[in-house]
Formats: sequence, C-alpha cells, structure tokens
Amino acid sequence: MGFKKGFFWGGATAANQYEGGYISGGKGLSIQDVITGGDGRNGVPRRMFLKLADGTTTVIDRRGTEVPEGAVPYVDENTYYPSHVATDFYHHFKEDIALFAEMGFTSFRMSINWTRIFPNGDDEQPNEEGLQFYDDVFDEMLKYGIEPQITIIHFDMPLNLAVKYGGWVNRKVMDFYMNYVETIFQRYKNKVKYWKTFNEINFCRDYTNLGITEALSRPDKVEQAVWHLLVAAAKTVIRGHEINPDFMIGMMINENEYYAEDCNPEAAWKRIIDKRAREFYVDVQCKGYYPEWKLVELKKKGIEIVKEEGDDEILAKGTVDYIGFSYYSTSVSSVRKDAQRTASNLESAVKNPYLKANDWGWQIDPMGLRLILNELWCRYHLPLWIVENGLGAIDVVEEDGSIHDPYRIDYLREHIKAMKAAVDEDGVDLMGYMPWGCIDVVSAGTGEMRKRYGFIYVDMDDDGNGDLHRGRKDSFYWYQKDCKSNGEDLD
Ligand code: BGP
Repeated sequence: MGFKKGFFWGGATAANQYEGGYISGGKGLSIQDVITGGDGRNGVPRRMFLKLADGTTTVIDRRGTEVPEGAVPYVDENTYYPSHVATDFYHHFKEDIALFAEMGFTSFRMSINWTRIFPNGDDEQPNEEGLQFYDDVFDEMLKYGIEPQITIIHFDMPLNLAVKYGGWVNRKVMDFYMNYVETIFQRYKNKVKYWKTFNEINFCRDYTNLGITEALSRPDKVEQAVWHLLVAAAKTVIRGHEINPDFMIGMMINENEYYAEDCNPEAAWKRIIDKRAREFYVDVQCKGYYPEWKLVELKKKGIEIVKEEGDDEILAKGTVDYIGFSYYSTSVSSVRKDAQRTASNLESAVKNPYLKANDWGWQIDPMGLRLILNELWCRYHLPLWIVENGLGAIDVVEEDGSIHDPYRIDYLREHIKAMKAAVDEDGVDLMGYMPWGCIDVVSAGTGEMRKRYGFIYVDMDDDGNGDLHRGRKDSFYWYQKDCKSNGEDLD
C-alpha cells in the first residue's frame, strides 16, 4: 500500500524565524522583532527591552515574566535580534526554492508576515511591496510544481496592535486580522489552495502571540483573547470558502502524547487533564463549540467570556477542513511531586525512562506519533497533516564543507516508519509530511542558530555572524530519496 498518490512531501518554516528583511520593503515591526536571542542549553532566556509607563526602562525574560500594563517593547541598539536577518529567505528565496525542488518537495509550508502586508496592523491600505514579495515567492514555487501551504499567523503580530490596542483581548484586533485575511485571500486565491490559521494555537497564550500585557496574572484577559482567536479562525474558514470553494483551510496544534506513569488510577486521570490543554483547541475547531469541561472550568474561575451576537454560530459554522499538527516529543502524566522533568517544546515534560532525548532534553518517540495519528483520526475523522517534525541538533561542518548528520536521518526514518504504520495498518488518512526547518532557521524557543533542523545548512551563528551561504547536508540526499520514492526508500 504505502502513502497515497499525491501525498505531500516537503518541509516547513515560519517568517519570523526564516525570512529576515525585518524592515525591508516597507515591513513594520512585529513583536518577534523585539525579542532577543538566548542560549537554550545554558538556560539563558530570550529577553525583551521595555519602556515602562513611569518612563524607566527594564529587560525581562520573554516567558518567565509578564509584560506590565503600559510597557512598550523596543529594539535596543546594542543587542542582536535573530529575526532581523534570520536566514534571509527574503533575499535567497529563488535559491532556496530551487534546492527544495531538487530534493523533490511537492509542497512547502511557510507563513506570511502580517507586518509585511500591514506594517502597523491597522493601516487603511496594504503594502504593495509586501504583497508583491509573496506573489514572487509563490510564482517561484509553482514554477517547480511545489504547492504552497500557508500559515496565516505563525507566532506573530504587529507590535503596534499590542501597544495601541492591547492585543487580541481587544475585539478591534480581530477586525484588523480579518482585513489582513481578506487581503491575502483575494490576492493569492489562484495561487494558494492550502491554508492554516494560527500556528500551534495551544501555545498562543502570551504576549508574543496575543499582545496582551499581564498575561500571567490575568487569566480572564487570556481567555477573552483566546475566544477572539477561535472566532477569528472560524471566520477565516467561512470567508475563505466564500472566496474560493476549493480552499482547504486547516487548524494547527502542537501535539504531544502523554503516558500515564503507571496503573495508578490517579495517573490515568492526570493524563486526561494533561491532554485537555491541547484537545480543547482541536475540539472547538473541529466540532464548533467549547467542550463542557471548559465551560465548567471558566465558571469555577469566575471568568465570563464577552461574546457578540452570532459568535457561537460562527464557531459552529467555521469548522476546519483538516488538522495540521506539529510533533516532536512526548511526556508522562505523573502524580508524583518529585517526578524528574526535562525540557520540551515551549514547555517542560516529565522524563520517560524508555526514551532518549536530544541535546535540549526533548524526548524522542516515534511510536508516540503513531499514537497521536490514531487518536486524532478516530476522534475527528478529518484528514491529518504532519506540518512539523524533526530533530534539533548541533551540526559540524567538515573542512570540505560536507555535513554528516546520521542522527537526523535516524530520527526522520523512524518517524516516517511510524506514520507509514498508521497509514498502512491503521487506515489513518494522512495528507503529507513537512519536517520542520527543512532549511536551517532560528529556534523559536531559544532564539539560537546552533539548534539546527535543516537538510540545507545556512552559514549563520548565534550572534549574527556568517555569510548565509547554503550547503547540502547528508540528510538532503537521504530525504531526496524519500520524497522521490513516495516514502518507499528509507535506507
Ligand atoms: C514549534 C514551532 C516552530 C519551531 C519548532 C521547533 O513550536 O511551531 O516555530 O521553531 O517548534 O522549536 P525550536 O525552534 O524551539 O526548536
């Protein structure tokens, strides 16, 4: 059997981690442009410089500390910001797309930078230069028969919308977002068929993604903003289908299997609770309503969502065409307070003694992918698309420029085998596989460059040094065989 004809093989990236050109071509500042790099393995966090309401300035840990009310993030002249150049897709897109074609990609996932289209988010007119840039990019992909797969928002929002309007807690931001969506749908309706709304929507609960201050101390603000995101996602699906009925519009979640630590019934229950943090978003976007447990939770916390008339109907009508998800590692549901923890994707996990981990502590678990595929398929019966997966690792460039990365090949081979089993033996409907950072990009979690996922190497280090030249790693040739044999040749 194997993968179906037309199965998409490709790779995934995001504008804020790949594109660069942060103020080129009329682009405005995104929140990502005011976040510094960090050092994940040595615990140095990514930071933000802030001007406070009383006129003083401060620097905060992007994730551990909340942005206080009235604070304005700014670019510190003496500090390096990885999104500003990133790995410079902006100036290298033709070369990069040619390399993707050489590997045999049939699809490529990228995001549009909202601030390249609307530099301040609330502009009356879009920025033509920004629109033209993506036209050129999509034309280049289509030239090689590569199907664009577009994430509308990937951990991104215009800084101005956070500072001036308070971010997604303010309903006006939804209107600005819909204006952006309308603009890109109309412009690219004949070039792009596959869309996704919010990247890893389950992680969109902080200042970076929602633009809301006091995100840690004000769960009511967060829940209101999340409501706006979910209504906006549903409106996107509805409007997209009106503009072009052929559009396939999906959601995007970070998936992470949880194992009950043992047969203690309390651990089994803890697993249900742990899984809800993700299931909530999939339920709403696939079924069209908030699950009962969530309504109970909000009530208990005394949080009342402010809705507008018609919102519930929008949620019910705007359910998605497919489920896109990222998958990197798994965790354990434990009721022990002293359970040993390790790092994971934008959160921490409980250690699993059966699994090995990468240099950043993320546990490697191909079987977890088969479990997730089965769970999602059986629960929702919607086509699935793995839109991120991969191994972040340190690569060594040999004197002759070659890069030997058997660790990456092993990781990908085992995960492809697991998804093959899910398709062949379990009957899961899978649309495609898009390994993360198919070309080296900045790490989202740590802001590092040395945490690399790519088949294609980019000469750039953690401090912004490098000439940005591209190189083929061993995994490039391995993945090329995989793409061209539709997943049959995995040697
Ligand atoms: C996901 C994000 C990506 C990506 C990936 C790897 O959470 O959607 O943007 O970066 O994880 O994470 P990291 O870059 O932290 O290694």
